[in-house]
Amino acid sequence: MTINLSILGGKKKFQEPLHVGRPNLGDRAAMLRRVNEIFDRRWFTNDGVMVKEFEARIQQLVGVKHCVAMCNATIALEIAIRALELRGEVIVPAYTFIATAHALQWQEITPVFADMDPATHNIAPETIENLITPRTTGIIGVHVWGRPCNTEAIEAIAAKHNLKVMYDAAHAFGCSHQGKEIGNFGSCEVFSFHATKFINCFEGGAVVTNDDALATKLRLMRNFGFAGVDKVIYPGTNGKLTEVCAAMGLTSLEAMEEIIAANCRNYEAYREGLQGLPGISLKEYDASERRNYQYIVVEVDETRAALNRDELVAVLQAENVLARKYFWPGCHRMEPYRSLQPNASLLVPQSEKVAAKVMVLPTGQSVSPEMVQAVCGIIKTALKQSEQVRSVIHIVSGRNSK
Ligand code: T4K
Repeated sequence: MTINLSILGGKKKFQEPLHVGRPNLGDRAAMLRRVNEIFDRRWFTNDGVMVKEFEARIQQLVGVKHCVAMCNATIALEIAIRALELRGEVIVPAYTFIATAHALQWQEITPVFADMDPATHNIAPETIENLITPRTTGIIGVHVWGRPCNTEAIEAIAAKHNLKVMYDAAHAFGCSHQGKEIGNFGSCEVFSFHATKFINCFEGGAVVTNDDALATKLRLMRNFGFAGVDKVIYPGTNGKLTEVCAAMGLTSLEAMEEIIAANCRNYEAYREGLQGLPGISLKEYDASERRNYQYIVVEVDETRAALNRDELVAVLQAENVLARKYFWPGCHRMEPYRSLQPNASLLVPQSEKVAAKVMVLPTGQSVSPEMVQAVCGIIKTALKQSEQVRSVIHIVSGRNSK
C-alpha cells in the first residue's frame, strides 16, 4: 500500500496523536471503587491501606523482602543513594534518562559517565574500571528498556574495588535476569510507576531490597525520619506515595498480564512490519526471560538506510506518530554535565553513536496491531520516497533556521 505522506502534502495518517507513553488504564470500575473506599476512609496518604497492599503485591511479584513505595522513581533514587551513603563520585551510564544522573548531582555527588555496549544499550562493564578513582563510592547500573545489565560483571568490579552497587530498574519491573526477578540485584533496585510506564501509579516509584536494615532506613527517610509520633531519629524527606496513586498501582497490577500481552503483540507486529528494511533494526527482547515489552526501540543506521533517524522521526511526527529520540543526546551532553565535564563525550563514543540512531515508537494498550502496521507502512513509504522526503525536510529546516 502506498501512502500519501503528510510531509509531502498528504493528509495526516492519524487524526489524534499516537504517543509513546500513552498510559495503560486497567479496570476503570475497580479504580473508581478504590477511590470511593479512600474517600470513605478519609485516609489519603502516610502509609495507608492501599500503599501497604501495593507494597505487599510488589514484594510478592518480585520475590523480594521489602518494597518501599515512593512518590516517583527520581525521589526513590535520591533516597536510595542517600541511604546507601554514596558520596564523591558514582559511575552511571551516559545513556539513560536524565533522572539517573540528576539524582546524584542533586546531592552534590558527581555522576561519572561510563559507555554502553551497543548490542544491549546497557553500561559496558569494561568501561567502568578506568573511571574508578579514590573518590568513587558506587556504581548505578540501569536496565535500559527493561533488558538487564550485566550484573555479574558489574558486581565483580564493585567487589574488587569495595564499591556499592544499586540499579535503576525504572524500565524493568516484571523482568527477569537468568531466571531471577529484577529487584533482587545489588543492594537495592528502583522501579518507576510513572504514567508512561506499563504499570503506573499516575506518579510513583519504589525501592526494593532484601536488606532489612536498608529497608528500615529507606522507610525512615521517606517520612521525614519519623519513628513514631513526635519522634524523629533520622534526617528525612517526604517521599511518600499517596493512597490514590497506590490505588492506581493496584488496578494497574491487576491488568499486568493483559498489558504485557498487548505490548508483546505490538512488538511482534513491529517485528513483522519492519523486517528486511535495510538499516532499520528493532531491538529484540529475549523471549526466554520475563520481559514487559514496554519500549519499541528501533535503530536507524544512516549508512544503510535511505533516511536517517531525525528524518524518519520528522516524517512520523508529521503523521501524528510522536516517536521519541530517547535518550538523545545522552546525559553527558545535557546541563550541568556538558559544562562541568566538557570532555565526557570523548569517553563514551558508543553512547554518542547509538543515541543518534535510536527512535522509540508507540505501543501499549491504546495501540492496536493495525495502528502498528500503519506506522510501519509510513516508515516503508518514507524510505521508498527518500529523495522527495529529504528535499522537503531540508527546505523546511532551512526556513526554520532563518
Ligand atoms: N530512570 C530512568 C531510566 C527513567 O527512564 C526514568 C523515567 C526515571 C529514572 C525517573 O522516573 P520517574 O521519576 O518519572 O518515576 C518520560 C517519563 O516522564 C519518565 O518517567 C520516563 N523515565 C521517560 C523515559 O519518559 P518524558 O520527558 O519523555 O515525558 P513526556 O511528558 O514527554 O511524556 C512522554 C510521552 O507520553 C509523550 O508523548 C506524552 C505521553 N503522555 C505522557 C503523560 C505523562 C501521555 O500520553 N499521557 C500522560 O499522562 O519522560
